Parts: sequence; structure tokens; C-alpha cells
Amino acid sequence: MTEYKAKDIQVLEGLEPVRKRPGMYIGSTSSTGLHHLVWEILDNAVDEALNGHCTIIEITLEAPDTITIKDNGRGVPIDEYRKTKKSAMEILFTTLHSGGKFDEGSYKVSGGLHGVGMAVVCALSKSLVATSFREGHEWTQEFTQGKPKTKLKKGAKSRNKGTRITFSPDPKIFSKTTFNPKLILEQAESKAFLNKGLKIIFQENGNTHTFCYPEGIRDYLRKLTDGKPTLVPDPFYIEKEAEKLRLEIAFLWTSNTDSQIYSYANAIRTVDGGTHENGFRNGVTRALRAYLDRRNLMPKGISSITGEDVKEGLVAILNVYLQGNVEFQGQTKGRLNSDITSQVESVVKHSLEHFLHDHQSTGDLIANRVILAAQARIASRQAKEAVQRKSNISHRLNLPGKLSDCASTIRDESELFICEGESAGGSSKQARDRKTQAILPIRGKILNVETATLDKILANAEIKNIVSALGAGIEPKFDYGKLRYGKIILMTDADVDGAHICTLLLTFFYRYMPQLIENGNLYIAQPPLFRIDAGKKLYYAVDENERDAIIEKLNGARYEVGRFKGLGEMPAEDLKSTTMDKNKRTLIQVRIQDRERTSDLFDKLMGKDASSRFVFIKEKAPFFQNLDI
Ligand code: 0RA
Repeated sequence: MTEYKAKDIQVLEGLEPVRKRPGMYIGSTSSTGLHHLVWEILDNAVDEALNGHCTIIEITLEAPDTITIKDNGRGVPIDEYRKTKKSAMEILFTTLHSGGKFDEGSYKVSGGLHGVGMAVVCALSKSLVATSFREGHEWTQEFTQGKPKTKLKKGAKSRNKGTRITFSPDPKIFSKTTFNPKLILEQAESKAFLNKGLKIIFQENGNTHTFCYPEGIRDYLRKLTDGKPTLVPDPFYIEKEAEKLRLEIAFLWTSNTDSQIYSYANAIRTVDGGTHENGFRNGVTRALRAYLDRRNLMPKGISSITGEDVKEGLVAILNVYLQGNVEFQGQTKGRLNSDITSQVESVVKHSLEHFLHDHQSTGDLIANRVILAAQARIASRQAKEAVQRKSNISHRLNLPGKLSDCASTIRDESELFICEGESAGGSSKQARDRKTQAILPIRGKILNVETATLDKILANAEIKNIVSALGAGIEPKFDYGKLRYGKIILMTDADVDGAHICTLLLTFFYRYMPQLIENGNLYIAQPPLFRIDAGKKLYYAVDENERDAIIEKLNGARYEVGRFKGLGEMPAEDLKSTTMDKNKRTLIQVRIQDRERTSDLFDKLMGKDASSRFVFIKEKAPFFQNLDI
């Protein structure tokens, strides 16, 4: 370690700019900015630990707005600075950019908001008292608002080494000057995790919290994965110290599928990752690829594993220290940008590959985990492609043969009538408006989707026709944007069988295309059951009640009643004027009022359990008189 000399401190500048525009130096003057003052001093103390000079840091909240940070490092230098008659301590606390300590030979922290210097803390404090334990004595100097209040005073003899700084933020700068013990507690814990063996003691309101983790980030990882099933009991650990890079990584795989990577560069959390994370991911991927290759574990059908496969369940903590200038990027400086990817990659690749070969049972466990992820990835990609292929093909080509499509391709004006049987399809084709109305006849009763398995449902020809005519796929991949018609109208006969078919269709739409119902695209047509001819007048009735009401109104006039057997037998003219003509018909829009009740009802009425259906029918039976079974 290069020895410090006061001459190392460079460029001097007063602190007025800091007081004028504090935001430029600490981000804000809110609580976050206030706590940056603490982090700044704490980082300097931790820096002493990082360089092997300090083992204990004590943080004490003396009063709500007064804090002391004490360490047993080398102590702030006190010698005279370049014949200025000022002490180095005074220079450090009263001038900007006096970063002599950090220039060479140490891991400078320059992550934007951090590392702004002890002078910034001093400038923004109404009072700051610094004591250095050095050269056999304690040395104290007091400051206010960045200016010395006293000269450096040589105090009592002391064998101790280290620094003690007590400060109170200036209420002229900060709207609120009280510290938040919880924030400090978290910071203390995280600093202790990141610096193995360093003891950090935090005292507030008579409580003492001590953090010390002999295994550092490995202990941190254990805490993060506590309670989660992990693939191997102990984290992997890589530690490497090169000339300009110090690196420490702990990682393991859990059985969960999510991945967590916490990375730090020079003790600053890099929330957006960066070069160190990329290097790590590449290294792990390459090590596993090499292992799978050498042990011949790659199953057929998978050409290679990817970074994504490796990431599944991976929990990692990366802690790197770079010497010299560290580059951060992004809006919040959350991404490391210094060019260390390949260095990290190669360290990780080699250490992990070695480890796996030396511990093959563990190696195989991890290999299997990754292969499983790769297989899942390939399977889901294939499924996605299949769905996409279907919907991408020019939809006209893919339409079912039975569909009589409309000419319009404008969704909002297009309607699809799903009707029962070929003959109904025939008459409705005559009755429709070709431009906007499409007809899809389905044969008899479709499958009950409530009781069938998905593969059966998808193999069912009638359902396949409906799905491809609508063009939007089914849940969970239903794509509302691809829907080809604005109204989907179920048109079944006005009898029990028709009602049954209608119910089967409703069940299908409800389970596999619920968005149609939610968005109000699904309708039920109301074809009449009776036609009443009274001289020149013509009436239609949907049921007996309506028929009788009409007859009563005729007041003894002569009439003839006809009953339609089914839509197929209804003359196109009748069908058009009663059911299909946009200006004359009435449609019932299908809506859901109460989600849970609806699901429950479908399950009851269409599900496997016949007894609940029986109960329902018995309850409702009094409402129905003419059930023509
Ligand atoms: C400048 C130079 C040296 C150490 C420090 C500052 C220093 C600052 C703080 C702030 C809190 N604790 C601290 N400990 C040390 C290097 C001194 C040397 O080389 O002996």
C-alpha cells in the first residue's frame, strides 16, 4: 500500500458551490440526500476495512439529528499540507475534490452520489467534529458549514488508531434533519455482508445491533435463500484478486424458476447490472456447456443451452472492486460500464468448470436442472410457433370449408352466425346480408368442454372450425386483437335441443374465449317459434306466452298459427325479418354478472357431477311448464 503524504492531495476549491447547489452533490435535500451524508462517511470507513486497515466500525445515533461514525482504520492524516500551515484534515474537510487518498493504490468509490468527499458532508453540516487517532495522540478539529471553527488540536495521548466523525446536518439545507434508524440499520447489515469479517455496530435509542459475517456474501446468499429448497446445500464461492480487479461471487440454484442477481461494484449496488453481471452469466453458461459436452450429457433435440436456461433458479451475489476510474451508466447510474466482462467471464468459467469436474454428483444435479430448463424453453417455443404459424397464414386460407364468410374485413361491422345443422345453414345463407354476415353451420351437439380434456377439445372438428373462423386462438393464448368478427351470434332452434347446443357453445366460449363475453361480443339470436297470420297482418312469437298474447290482441279476428320446426324449415324471408336483419331483430347479449357464481354454475350444470344438476333442475322446475322432451 502506498503511504499517504499530504502532498498527494490535489486541486483545491472552496465549498460554496456545495451549499449553493447541494442537489448536484448529494442528489437531493430530502431524506435520501440526508442519508447520503452518512453513507459517505461510512464508505470512507469501509474503505479502510477493504484495504485491510480497519476491523470495527461503530455508528451511534447520538440524537435524532446527530450521528457518530467511528472506525479503527489509519486515522485521517493530520500532517501539514504543502506548507499551507493547514492540516491535511482541514484540507480534506474544507475543500472539494481533495481526493489524495483515493488516487492510486486504493479502490476508489466514484459511483456518482457516493464518493463526493467528506468535504461535502462538512459543507452541509451545521456542526462536524473530526477526531483522528494517529501518531500516538488524538487530534481534533471542529467545523461548521464547511468552515473550520477551531484549529486542529493535539489532544490526549492515545495508542488507538482510527477516525471518529460526529456531525449534525444543517437545517438550512435539509427540510428534515432527523435520521431514519431503519435505513441505517439496513445499510449497516449490507456493508457487513459485503465485507466479510468486518464488525459493524449500530447504536440507537439504547439498542445495540451488531453485524459481522465471517463468510460475507456467502452468509448473505444463505439469508436470501433461507427457506427455499436449494439444489446444493452450500453456495459456490469464487474469490479472485487481480491487479486492478478484486472479485467475489457467491451463487446457487434453487428449485424455483425465478432468478435473483444482486451485484455491487465498489460497494455500490448496481441495480441495472452491467459488465460484471454479463461476465458472470457468460462464465456460468460456458462452464456448464463445457461440462455437459465433456460428460456427454446433452440429450438429443437440444443443440445448446443458453444463458436463460442457466439463469432459471439462479441466485447470485456479485461483489467487484475496480481500481481507478469506475464507470457507471444509465439514468440512475445503476449499471456498471467498465470493461471487465471478459475478465469476470474467464475467472467464473474456469473456477466453475473445475469445481464441477471435481464434484460430479453436484455437477450432474446442476446439469439436469439446466437441461430441464432448456427442454421447457424449446417446448414452449415450439408451441408458440405453432400457434403463430396458424394465425399468421393469410386467414382466408385457413378458414374452415363450411364457413360462408362475409365480404367485409372490418371487424366492427362483421358478424358471425353460428347455427345448428346444415339446413339451418342453408336458409340463413339466403337470409343474410353477404357483405357483413358470415355463417358457420355446426353439426349437432358439440363436445361438452366442461368434462372433456383439452386434447379432445382441440381435436373436435366443430370446435376447431369455430376457433379458426374467429381467428384469435383460445386461452391462455387468446389474442383479442386478431378476432375477425365484432358480433358472434349463436343461432340455435327455439327448442330444448337448440337450448342444449346453445349451452354447450356458451360453456366453450366462457372457458376458452372469456374475453368475447367480457367485451360484449357474444350474442344469442332469438328466432321465433310461431308465426301468426291474421289477414294482411303478420306476427311472430318466441314462445307460447307471446303467441297467446298476440292472439288475444287480435280480438276475435281470423288468424292462422304456424309452428316452425327448426331454423332449417323457416323460409329465408321469415328468418331474415325476425332474426337476422340488423334493423328488426332482437339479440340477447351475453354478459357475466358475478364471475364466481358463473364459474360455479357452469361447473354445476355442465360438469361431471350429475347430482348437482339434478338439484338445480328441481329448484327451477316450477318455472317451466312445457318442457318438450
Ligand atoms: C485520507 C487519507 C487516508 C485516510 C483517510 C483519508 C481516512 C478517511 C476516513 C473517513 C472515515 N474514516 C476514515 N479513515 C481514513 C490515508 C491515511 C494514510 O495513508 O495513513
